[in-house]
Amino acid sequence: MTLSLASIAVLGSRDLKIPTYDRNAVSIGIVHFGPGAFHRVHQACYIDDALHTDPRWGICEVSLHSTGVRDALQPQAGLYTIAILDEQSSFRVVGSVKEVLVAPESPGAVLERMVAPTTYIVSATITEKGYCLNKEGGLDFSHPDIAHDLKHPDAPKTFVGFLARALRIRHDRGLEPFNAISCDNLADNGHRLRRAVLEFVRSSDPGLAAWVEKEVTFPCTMVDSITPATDDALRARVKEALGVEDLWPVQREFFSQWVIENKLRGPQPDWASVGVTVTDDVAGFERAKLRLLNGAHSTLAYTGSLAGYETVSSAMGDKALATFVRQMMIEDIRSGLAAPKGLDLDQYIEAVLRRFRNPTIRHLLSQIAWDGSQKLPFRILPTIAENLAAGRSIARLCVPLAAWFHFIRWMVRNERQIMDPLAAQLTDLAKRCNGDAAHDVGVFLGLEKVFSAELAQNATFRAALEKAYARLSSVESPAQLGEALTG
Ligand code: CS2
Repeated sequence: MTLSLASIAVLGSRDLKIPTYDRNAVSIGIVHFGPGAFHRVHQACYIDDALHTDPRWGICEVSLHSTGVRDALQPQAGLYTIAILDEQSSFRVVGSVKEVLVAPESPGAVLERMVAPTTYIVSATITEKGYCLNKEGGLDFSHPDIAHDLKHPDAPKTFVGFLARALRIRHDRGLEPFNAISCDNLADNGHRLRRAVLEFVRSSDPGLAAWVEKEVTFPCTMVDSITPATDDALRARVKEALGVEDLWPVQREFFSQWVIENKLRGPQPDWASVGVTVTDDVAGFERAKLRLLNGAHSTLAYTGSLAGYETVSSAMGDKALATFVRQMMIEDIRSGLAAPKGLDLDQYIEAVLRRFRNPTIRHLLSQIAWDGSQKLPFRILPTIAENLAAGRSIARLCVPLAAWFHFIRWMVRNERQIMDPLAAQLTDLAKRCNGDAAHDVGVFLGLEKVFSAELAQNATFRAALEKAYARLSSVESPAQLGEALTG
């Protein structure tokens, strides 16, 4: 039997939370690119709450590549389940997804949704690589998909290409623009998106640039909720709670946070009533979250994987590793951060560590280890650069980088697939390594898409990185990791 509100009303467990608004009355007000698990546990869940009082905010989801989400959600009329796994677990069925489009199949339909007068928000969770940026933070014009979109503006492949085209059409139809909202883990995500769109428009449609510059808002955001990928155990739990099978349930921890910069224009959901913070100081939240939470996550992912741990909570059960990560957060990362109003950084660190210890979710280190070349430049490198400039220690901060190098080498040695847009180059570098710290660090620092020339040539950085690399060289077990981190 298919998941529907009628079927779960009969078969589902009593404490299941379901939409109580009239789904037929919901209209589309948001077009969202990237309906992956994170979006579905996070933004779509806030919007589900908002729909209980205002039906204008249904979501049209747009997949840029795969058909998977559409194929799973269409038979369920967009419904799906979130399992909220914490001390007390609960389940809720979300009704905010009205439609799922697959961009390569129907780019025209996507554009029509984006230019509908009732679409006030176009948002995205397309991960770091989806923005096609270069190291300087501008648009990567050598990216094949950007080159494609410049040639075929009516059938774009990228989020930036879709935005540029939709804005041109709105402009020509005399419509107000929408708010373009990046919900990805990039520092200054709104500014980066704005810059990418403006660079694209200036090169393809210069007449539109002034209007985009003046009229379109690109608020920055901070998004947070730990979201392990869906697995069979989750499918089974959800089936038991619902009484029917959900083709693609998702899971997250209880904690969820969404902070949006206060520059939205036009009608909006009642953000405050659903727990979204709208503030002038989103940068402070964003920086704290990216550097503390995501920085610590990546550290656990690479060091923990070397020692043979599989999940975040099991890595956190390693006393030496947990102590190391906590010290790094308090002494090396926090010291350079300015706390935004309303956030106590010491409490924040302890809360993040508690969340990492949550034993009810299996958050795989291998999931976090994906896309290191895209993540580390936001999570670790800015802290290193600032600590170097301020004369603060970078010894511990070099550990996640050195562990990443060893992790890549291990993956290549064991013929595992590296999930990273730079996989081919990383494989090549790993093959050139010989185990000698100075040599191998030199090889990896040649990754110019990751390391700026200035950083790669900094003698203090190089020395600290070589030291960390040498210490982690033989780590293959928890005991060896403990020794490498504390010795
Ligand atoms: C994680 C994030 O996979 C990763 O790289 O660090 O997805 C993290 O779980 C979220 O940002 C938490 O909000």
